[in-house]
Amino acid sequence: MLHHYKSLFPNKVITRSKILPSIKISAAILLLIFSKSITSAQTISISGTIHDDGNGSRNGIMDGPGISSVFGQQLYVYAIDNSSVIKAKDTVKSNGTYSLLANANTGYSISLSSSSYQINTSNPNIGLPGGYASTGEGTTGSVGDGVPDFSIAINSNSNLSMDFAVDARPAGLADTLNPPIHFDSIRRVIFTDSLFQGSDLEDGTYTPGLAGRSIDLYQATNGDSLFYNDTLILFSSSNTATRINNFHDSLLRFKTGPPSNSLTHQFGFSIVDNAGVPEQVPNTILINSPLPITLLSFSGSAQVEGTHLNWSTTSEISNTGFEIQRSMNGMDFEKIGWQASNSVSGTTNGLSNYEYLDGTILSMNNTIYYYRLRQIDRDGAYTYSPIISVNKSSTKSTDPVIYPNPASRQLTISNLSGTQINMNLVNNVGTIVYKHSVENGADSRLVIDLSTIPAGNYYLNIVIDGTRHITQSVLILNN
Ligand SMILES: [Ca+2]
Ligand SMILES: [Ca+2]
Ligand SMILES: [Ca+2]
Repeated sequence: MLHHYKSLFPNKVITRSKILPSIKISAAILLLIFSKSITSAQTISISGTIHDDGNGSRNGIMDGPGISSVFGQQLYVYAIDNSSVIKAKDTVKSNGTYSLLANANTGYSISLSSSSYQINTSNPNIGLPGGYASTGEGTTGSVGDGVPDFSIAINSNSNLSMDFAVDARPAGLADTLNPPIHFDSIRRVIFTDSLFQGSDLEDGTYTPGLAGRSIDLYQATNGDSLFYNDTLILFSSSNTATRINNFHDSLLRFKTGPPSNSLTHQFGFSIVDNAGVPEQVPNTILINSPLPITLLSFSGSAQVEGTHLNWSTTSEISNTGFEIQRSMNGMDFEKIGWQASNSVSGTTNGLSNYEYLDGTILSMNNTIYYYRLRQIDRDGAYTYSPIISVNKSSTKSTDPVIYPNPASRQLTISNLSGTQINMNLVNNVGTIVYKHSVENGADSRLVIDLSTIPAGNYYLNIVIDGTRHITQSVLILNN
C-alpha cells in the first residue's frame, strides 16, 4: 500500500499529509482508487503495413510492397470493439503503414477497409472491392490468422505489430471460338488460337493460351462436356469449378452432347493468379457452330412403296453428305444408302431439305424399323442424328402435319388420327417439357401452347395406337 501511495504522490505531499486532518487522508485514498483505474486503462499501439502480396501465402509470409489504396480508393484501418463500434481509425500512409491506439486488455477486431467512417460508427462495412482478396492478416512476418477476411481479433496488454496482405484478383477475357472450328478424330473441338487470355495487377499480362497456369473450369451447358488430357472433367454442380493445374489449351477438348444440335455451346473459366486467388466471376467461352450440320428435323413415314425419310438442315460446314442407316432392333445399324450434301462446297447457312426412299423393306406388318443418319465431314469425322422409328403396318395412314417450324408461341399438329395418341416434347438433354394424350382423336388437330417453354431445339414424339412412332425436331424461338 505504501509503495502505491508513494508512486502516486511526491514525497513532499506525503510529508504534508502527515499534518493534515484525517478527512484529507480519506480523500487521498479515494484519489488512489481513482488512479488505479486509470493505470488499468492504459493504451497500446497497434501498427503495421498493408502489403500488396502478389504471391499470397504461397511463400509462407505476408510480404510485397506497401499499398495505401486499391483502384484509387484510400485504405483505412479500424479498431472495432465487441459491440461493432469503431473506437480508433487510421488512414493508411502512402508507404502502406498505419498506427492506432487502443485500450489494453480489451477485445477488438482490427480491420482493413476502403470505406471511410467516423469514430463511434456502428456496424461499418469492412473489406475491399470485389476485385481484391485478402490473403492474410496477423502478426508481422507470419502467414496470417488463417481466416483471410480483412480482419483479425486482438486482446492484448502490450503493443502489437499487425500486417495485412491483399491481392488483386486476376481478370480473364471472355471470347468466342469461330469457324473454322478444328476437331480431333472423335469430333471434339480443339482449342488452337490462344483463346484463353487475361492479366493481373501483380502478375502482369499472362501468355496467351495461359500455358502452365492454374485455371478453374466450369461445366458446359446443354449437356456438352469438357475433356482434359483425354479425361472427362467431372463437376459436382453447375457452379462449382474444377481446377486444372499446369494448364495447356492444347490438352482441352469440348464435345457437344447428344442430341448434338443444341443452339448454344459454352463453358466458363477463371484464371488463378500467382497468389492462388481465382477470379470471382468466370469468363464465358462461346463456341460458334461446333457442329458440321445443324439438323432441323428428321422424320419418316411408311408408305406402300417403302419408307419415306425426310430431313432438313439450317447450316452445314464441310459436310460431305449423309449415310442412311437402318436397324431392326434400334441398336445394330447397317448402311442402306447415301445422300450427298446439297451444297457443292459442303458449307451453307441456308435451309437444305433432303428426302430418301427406303424401298428395300420387307412387307411385314407390325414391324418397326429404326433409322438414323451418319453425317460425314470432309475430314472423315462423323456425327449421328437422333434415331427415329417407323412402323410398317401404318402404310395407309397419313403423317401428322406439324407447323410452323421454327415455332414461337404455339405449335399446331394436324392430321392426327388414331384411337390413342400420345405425344411429348423433349428438350436436348432428354427432359420431357410437355406431354399430352388424346383418346379417340377425332378432332385430328392439336395446338400446343409454347409460351412457357424456353427457346431451343426439341424433339416432338408422337405415338399413334402404340405402334406408329413419329419423331420431329422442332426449333422453338424466343417468345
Ligand atoms: Ca506472400
Ligand atoms: Ca482474419
Ligand atoms: Ca494478383
